[in-house]
Amino acid sequence: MEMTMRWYGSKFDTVTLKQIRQTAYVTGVITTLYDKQPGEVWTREEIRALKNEVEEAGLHISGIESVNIHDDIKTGKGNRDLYIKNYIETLENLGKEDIHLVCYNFMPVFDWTRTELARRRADGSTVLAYTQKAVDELVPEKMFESISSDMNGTVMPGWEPERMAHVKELFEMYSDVDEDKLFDNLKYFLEKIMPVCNKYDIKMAIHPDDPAWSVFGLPRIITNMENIHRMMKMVDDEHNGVTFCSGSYGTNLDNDLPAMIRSLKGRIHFAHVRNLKFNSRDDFEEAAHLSSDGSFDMYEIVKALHDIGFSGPIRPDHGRMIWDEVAMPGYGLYDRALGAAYICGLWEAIDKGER
Ligand code: DNO
Repeated sequence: MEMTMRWYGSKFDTVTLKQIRQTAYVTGVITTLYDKQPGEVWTREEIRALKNEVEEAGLHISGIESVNIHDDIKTGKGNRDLYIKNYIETLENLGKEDIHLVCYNFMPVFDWTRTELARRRADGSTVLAYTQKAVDELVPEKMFESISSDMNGTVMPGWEPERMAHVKELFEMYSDVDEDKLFDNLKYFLEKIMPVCNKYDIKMAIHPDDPAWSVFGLPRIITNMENIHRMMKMVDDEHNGVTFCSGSYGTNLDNDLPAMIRSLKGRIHFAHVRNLKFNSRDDFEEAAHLSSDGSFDMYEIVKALHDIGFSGPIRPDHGRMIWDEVAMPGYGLYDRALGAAYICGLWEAIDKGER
């Protein structure tokens, strides 16, 4: 595995490449052209400029998170063929710039969903949290408003104000899209992009729906072992793989995370590793990466990745906000650096213990 950290680009991130480089455990960044809208082509020049900036800082690009998918593709409407053509062009440009991993998601309207961005824990740190009760009491159009005051002046991934201004229309677009339709639209998209992925060896790594169930009555499909296998079978190509995100699949306590990892051998191209603390089945908060701070056995998760010979990038995922840092919720430097160190420690111990 390679330890990486997500970086949103110098225009958007409070964390610098220098800080990432000095984290020592981390050798690569997972990045994106954050101001690109879904459906837009990423030019080679833009990709090269990003790459140069990262490389000048002594790091390299380990993968892209995300090249976002236009809602016309997810709903199978309007200009989907045009947007797929643009997506293929972007993949081609990434391939030519020697980038071989793309994380994306197929979540309708909202990307990941949290009901609090700064829940205070006993030690004074703040974390992202979710309660089903809060979602049930909210009309979807108010979702953005309800969390935007806690964004610390940053733009949260998937919660771009431009998109959120059209939530109502987006909901209408999905009104006749059920789970089977969403699967069909995903299949259509994957079949069209697989040739370019094969040509340039680009591994597509779908991110799970977070939380791993339907919110606001929208269909959500990348939620459990059965559905991921359905997705992989419907376009059976190693380039059609997954981002294994413990914090997203883990929202559903019926998901056995180590067992899922083992069943996905060869198809996990990227891993997000983080812990959650459950207060009840539908009230959870994001904990420190450390097993004893949350509800997951992080050793078993890392061990499963190690056992399947996982060789792709891992990134510590959302961190707590600690030591008075002001950053994008979940994406400060300090707690993610602690997470990277912890995961690397687990990995080294497992690795040497087995030799
Ligand atoms: C949240 C992230 C997601 C993820 C996308 C991938 O913090 O894990 O926004 O990047 O779903 O496309």
